[in-house]
Amino acid sequence: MEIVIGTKRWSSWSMRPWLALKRAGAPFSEIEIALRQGELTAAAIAQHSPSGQVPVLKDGDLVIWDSLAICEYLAETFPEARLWPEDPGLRALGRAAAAEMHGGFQALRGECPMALDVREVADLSDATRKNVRRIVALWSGLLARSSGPFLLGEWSIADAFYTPVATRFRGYGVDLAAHGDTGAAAAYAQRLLETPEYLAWEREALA
Ligand SMILES: N[C@@H](CCC(=O)N[C@@H](CS)C(=O)NCC(=O)O)C(=O)O
Repeated sequence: MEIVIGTKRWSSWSMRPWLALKRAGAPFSEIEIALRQGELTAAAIAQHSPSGQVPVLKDGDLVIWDSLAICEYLAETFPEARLWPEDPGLRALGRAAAAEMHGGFQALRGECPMALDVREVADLSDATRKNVRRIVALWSGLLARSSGPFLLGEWSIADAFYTPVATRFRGYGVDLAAHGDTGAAAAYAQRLLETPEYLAWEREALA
């Protein structure tokens, strides 16, 4: 398998399936395309991606051009890695959580773009605060239901989807206690940033 990703310190969509690939223990090669270089970036991505975006996973003649679709493919290709839990209810909730991230939280994404080297305290808009409160509630609810340590118990694709959010909360000094957290969400965010898969990504991103 080969995954085509964008600049590791910025590309949150690339991080998610990369973490899942690592977790699955799948042998893979990768191509990292430099983002934010205008036409050069567009031309480099166009060599691999029909949508003009990364990430893209290639497996033989199969080209999958969306982060969530790639993660689902990995879950089916490597069932022993248990990228989704066996319990159908938890799995459905995990899919809902991943889908909510995949299609939402625009204010947070726009105001606090992923940048692994940023450390500042951002002045958040009301819309972003609303996103943060929703994420705190979503995380807290799933952690209470599954008993943790990850959203669905064991690490899953849902955690891959929220790991970039944890980097944003750290990078932009977002105080989760001020957004309804009683401690579980902040501890979970920290846990996401301590997985071997995330630490490997961060090491390569900041090298
Ligand atoms: N829905 C897509 C979104 C992918 C996306 O927005 N990728 C960005 C990089 S993180 C991209 O390729 N941008 C093109 C560019 O920067 O030229 C997915 O989940 O894979």
